[in-house]
Amino acid sequence: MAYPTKNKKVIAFVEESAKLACPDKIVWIDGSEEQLAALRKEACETGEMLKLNQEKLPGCYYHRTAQNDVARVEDRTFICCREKENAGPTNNWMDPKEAYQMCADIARGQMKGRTMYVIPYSMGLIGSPFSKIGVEVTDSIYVVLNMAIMTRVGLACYDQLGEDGDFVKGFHAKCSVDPEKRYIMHFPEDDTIISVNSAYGGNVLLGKKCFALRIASYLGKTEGWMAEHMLILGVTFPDGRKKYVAAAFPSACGKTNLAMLIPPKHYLEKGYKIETVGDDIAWIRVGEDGRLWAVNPENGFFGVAPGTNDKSNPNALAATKKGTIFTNVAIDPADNTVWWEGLTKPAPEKLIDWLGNDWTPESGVKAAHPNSRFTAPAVNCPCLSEAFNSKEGVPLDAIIFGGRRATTTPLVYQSRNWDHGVFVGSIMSSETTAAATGATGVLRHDPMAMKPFCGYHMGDYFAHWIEMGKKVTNPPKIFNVNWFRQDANGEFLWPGFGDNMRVLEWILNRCDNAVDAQETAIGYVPYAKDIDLEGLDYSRETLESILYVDKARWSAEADEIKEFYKQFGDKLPKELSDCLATLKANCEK
Ligand code: OXD
Ligand code: MN
Repeated sequence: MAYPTKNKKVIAFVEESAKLACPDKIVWIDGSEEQLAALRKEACETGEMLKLNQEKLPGCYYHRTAQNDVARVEDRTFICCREKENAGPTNNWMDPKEAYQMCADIARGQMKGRTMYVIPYSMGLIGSPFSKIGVEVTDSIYVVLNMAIMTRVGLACYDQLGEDGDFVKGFHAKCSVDPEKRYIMHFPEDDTIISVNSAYGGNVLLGKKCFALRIASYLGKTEGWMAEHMLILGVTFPDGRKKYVAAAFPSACGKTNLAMLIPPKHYLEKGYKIETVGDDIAWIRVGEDGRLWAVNPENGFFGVAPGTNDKSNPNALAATKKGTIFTNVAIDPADNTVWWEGLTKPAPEKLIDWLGNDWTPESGVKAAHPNSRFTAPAVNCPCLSEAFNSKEGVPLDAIIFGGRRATTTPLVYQSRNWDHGVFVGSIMSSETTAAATGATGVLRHDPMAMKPFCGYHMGDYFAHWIEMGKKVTNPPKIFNVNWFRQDANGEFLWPGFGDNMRVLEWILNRCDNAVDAQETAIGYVPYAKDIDLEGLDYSRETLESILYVDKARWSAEADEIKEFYKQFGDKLPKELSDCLATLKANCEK
């Protein structure tokens, strides 16, 4: 057989995968438009995808997953390192030998009658020293087409590898999407990922969560950099200054919206501008200038559709207008376009819901699945930063953490220094969302929004953050935000979306020491007068109420954090236990 690569390890990996899964045919993906077009055609012929209205949505397609396969499966996601201790208390662990054996037994012969596609891809610009190469084998055209949007796919990746270069191996077999045999397995010590019995993006687009977060966080720890669940955005000030921010939020908590924010009118009139570098993942390194520099390793957006509309996120909506794959949204049969809750009000009279059933507004069920997605090419985004294509990435002025908290956590506060900032990230908690299976709205700890994505012991991960702080001479300032405070009736107390610019402005002014703040038990909180409310029908009293630091609540929070921290034992860095003691003492003052 003629191979498109001389890399012996790639050839061996593909041959071994084929020997196990027994596909009828192997297709080596070259990334060409011609090949992708043929795959789209084939997927439409078999019903795997539907072609949408090509006048209104050129190059756009539709896909439904199985009803039982609509989100990441955290309970079936494992870190398979040799020592259980190294996976830590926040990950599922399986012995690698056992895991390889189990996956082999599940995948054996599962590609009979099917085609195995070999996808060479780069996380980050092909050829950049910060990028890394992966090869995913899969029996799903949907995966190939999504990977071609979300990553840089092409034969040039093999050139990067040469004859002997290493890459991250990804094996995906859809099998029968049996939820009882669904496993998303990571072997960080072998740069290997195995995913079986799923076809949902977060479980099968192996470049994304599996590689760019779980495997990469482990690589970052060993190589001295960081892989984080963070958006990256740039703010241009009226005087031309540019600042960059990375922000970590749990899944489906508005990262894509913040990354593409459109500032309120008077900010635009003054000349403020937001640019998007990334909406989900940041790879962060120490630059020669002693600052932290961030790149977005992805090439597209795998965004949550419901709630996206021309008010909440016109940039994301614009990004979905061409070359996009929609998954589990509803179809509007009137013109063969797509719809999801929140897209338009009122909803169309008749739709076909994500399960393929006829739907009307009276149906009493959601037309689109709450975790329905768009996979859109980044180049479509009207506010995409030029820095998206820069090899070095962007220097970070601020890091922001944020969760979905109805109470306690104020709209924004600043940490006292780097170590305290790491503490602030480590105590993040947030209500669960539909991005993962299981109950939604349950408050859980999600340190740095990495609970589902950290590929090793979370205590060692905290220590790595502390170490990184020692390497940067000019570290970004660290903040926490909470857009989700609610009143007693469950109404949100902050408008969010574009108005988050008002908070962003305060954050960036703090980075320039251009605005004072009040020191509180938890860190620096704005004076209400320093948050610009121009053009907003919003009272200073409400603002004060969501900036208020309630010491009694925080004292209880500190006790709860103490319990949470216990699981990390002596891996918990002393810097963090010291910060916790200070928090408790501050609350008792
Ligand atoms: C995502 C997620 O898809 O976090 O980005 O689940
Ligand atoms: Mn995410």
